[in-house]
Amino acid sequence: MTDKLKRALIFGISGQDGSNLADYLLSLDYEVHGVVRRSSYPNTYRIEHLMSLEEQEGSNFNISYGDVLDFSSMNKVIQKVMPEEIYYLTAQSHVGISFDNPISTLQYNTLGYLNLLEIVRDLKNKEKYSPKIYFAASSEMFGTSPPPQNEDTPMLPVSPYGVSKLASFNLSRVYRRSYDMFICNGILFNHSGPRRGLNFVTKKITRCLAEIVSGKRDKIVLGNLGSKRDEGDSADYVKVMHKMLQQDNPDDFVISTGETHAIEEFVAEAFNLLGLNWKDYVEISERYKRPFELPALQGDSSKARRILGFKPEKTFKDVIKEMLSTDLEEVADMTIEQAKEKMKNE
Ligand code: F7E
Repeated sequence: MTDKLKRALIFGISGQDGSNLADYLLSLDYEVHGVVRRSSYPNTYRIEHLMSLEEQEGSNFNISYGDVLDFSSMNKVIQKVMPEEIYYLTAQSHVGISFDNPISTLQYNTLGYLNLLEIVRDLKNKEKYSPKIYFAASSEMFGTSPPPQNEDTPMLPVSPYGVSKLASFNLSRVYRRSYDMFICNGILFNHSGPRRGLNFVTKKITRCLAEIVSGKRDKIVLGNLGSKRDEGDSADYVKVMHKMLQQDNPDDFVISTGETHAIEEFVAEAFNLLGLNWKDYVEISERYKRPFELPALQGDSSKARRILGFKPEKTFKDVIKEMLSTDLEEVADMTIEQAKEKMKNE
């Protein structure tokens, strides 16, 4: 007889981290369930390769339609799957947009999460069901606290997004202490990769640069290039989300590379890979600037390194190279070397 597979339920499975986490958990032989919000426009391109698996008999991958603001849909999926591990990655994750849409940001990032906590609290009382829960907190919670930031650094958020994540971070702690629930907060610093959403600065830069090479555009319009971020790799970071839930006791962990770079350095490095000077192609517009900017992030992840054995696998330059080569392949069907050659001759 084979052992029953461990079941995980991922809210936010169609996002960058959700899709990478699903791939990782499947590679560990988990039964993976994900919740997707119904949309008339396709929003599942990152898990398309898994959706086709779902149709095969005996597949370990399952999708349910639901919405974290619809308590009943959440309740149903949790009671149907009864997973051992639940990952809450759903978010309105764009900091800039959170200034324009603060209410829905708090709804998805905080109230949706509170729905999950209440459902599990209730099931714990009635059915003695105690899954392990992971909450995707964020370095944006540190706001104006100067770097380096770790788990003890004061949290002074400067955006509605940061406030929404801090509220949920604190709810995790309240439910952990008050109701003895196993909940971990992962305080992840910025992380990108080929599946990064198009309106985050890293992906915008590499995708637009690939479009410049292919002749689809001639410039990139950006906002503030002076802010500093600690940028890691999403596929690398999802592994540590899982690791947190394998501990005996729940805790909170900063996950970061420890390096910080201005956005300008990211732009310069991407263009430099193709032998170009970014200043010839980048225009600055107020449109992409925020009402208040978080100035600098640099994470001190020594706690996660010590307790979880965390060690970032990719450097800042590795992340840029991987993103640019994926975008060049998708947009221009070229390698970095071919693109460099083409731009040299123009
Ligand atoms: O901006 C500047 C912008 O939107 C990075 C999310 O994953 O990490 C991310 O939040 C910086 C900011 O990421 C443009 O002003 C310049 O200083 O890529 P971003 P973020 O705001 O750091 C945290 C940890 C999260 O949790 C979030 O979910 O780049 N910037 N020009 C620009 N930013 C954007 N988006 N677009 C521009 O054109």
